[in-house]
Amino acid sequence: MTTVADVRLRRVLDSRGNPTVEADVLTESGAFGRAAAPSGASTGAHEAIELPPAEAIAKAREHAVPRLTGVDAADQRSVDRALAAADGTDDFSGIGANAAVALSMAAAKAGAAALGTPLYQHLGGTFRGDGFPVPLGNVIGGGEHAADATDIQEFLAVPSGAPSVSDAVFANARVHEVVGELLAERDVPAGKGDEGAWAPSVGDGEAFELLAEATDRVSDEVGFHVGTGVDVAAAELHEDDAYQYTNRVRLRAEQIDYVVDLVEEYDLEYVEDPLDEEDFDGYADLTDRVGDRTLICGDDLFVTDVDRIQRGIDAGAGNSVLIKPNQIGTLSAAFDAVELARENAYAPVVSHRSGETEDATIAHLAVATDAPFVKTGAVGGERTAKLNELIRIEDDAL
Ligand code: 2PG
Ligand code: MG
Repeated sequence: MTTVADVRLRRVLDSRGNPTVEADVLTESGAFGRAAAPSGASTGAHEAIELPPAEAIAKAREHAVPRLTGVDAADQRSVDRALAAADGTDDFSGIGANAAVALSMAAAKAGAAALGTPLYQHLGGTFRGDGFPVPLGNVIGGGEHAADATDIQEFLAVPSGAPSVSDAVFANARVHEVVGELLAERDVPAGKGDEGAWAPSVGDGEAFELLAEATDRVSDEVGFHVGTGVDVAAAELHEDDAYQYTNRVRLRAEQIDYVVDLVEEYDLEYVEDPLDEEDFDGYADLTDRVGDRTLICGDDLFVTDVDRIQRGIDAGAGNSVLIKPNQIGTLSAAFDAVELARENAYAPVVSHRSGETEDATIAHLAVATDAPFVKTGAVGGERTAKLNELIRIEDDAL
């Protein structure tokens, strides 16, 4: 009944207007799953390989579809083993990580549908009343996500005091709105970046002020704490052994001091990619200094890869791991990354990419893995697809 009977692949649009891979999986009983691959702009050097969508689709049709047909869609490990075997490489460059992740997620959805189970439950979680993934809301940003904006890629609202997912989601949207009002008051024009965050032409210092003012105001309004965080995406700033900010250069030690100062000055609760993606020792220093009061999360550092996460654990680098299924190619591999992180008291944070679609699988993944945080933007259709799904899951579980 849950056996894969048919697989289809096509190119669809992502939120940047680029093509991406969408997969449909149909089981013998007629159950159906559909998923689309996201795509990064500030991609880590060690991520699984994304192929041009047309090429990924052609390769996947040739190698993966025949192997998937006949596999039990309700057995995710078998699905993902079939994908790895069809690919035949260790970085998914054979069929493309974009084709692999679309197929892996579509099969999971088909398996869940065939069993009549919500995806978050099928993937291994039940929604416990005592915890939910707190959405990190990107409200101001620049870096690779917007031209002529901040150096730091993402300034995040962290509604860690929210009593529910929906309270957190609406608080983030309100912070986004208040930032827009503050920018208008200051006569600072601003468009939006790839993830819907405001992308004003201001320095990082001013962005921190705006974020602090907006989160303080919204905390008062909603009656619970809305804190702050950042994704520095420092690998994108790192060149010639130093961090190249618009108006100054910071050497490695200066970058570490700078991040420590930011954590202290703004009470940052979440700091992603504060250093270059090769600097495990620098992460360890920084974690020693501020890891007791904030999350130091590795995205480009770990790329959802158990070998790199293990290296980080051995070095004491960071205390949190970003989980992006498309960085590693399958849901099973993403689960392995979560498990390793958890066993070593590293907080898993499930994340979207800057290029997204209406696919909401990561909302289910965040709930299924009981992740303390999920990073999926604050506003914009491809972001609200996940946020609204989190609200629905919460509603379903009540
Ligand atoms: C990141 C992501 C998502 P991208 O750096 O964490 O916010 O950006 O998908 O461009 O890598
Ligand atoms: Mg990142």
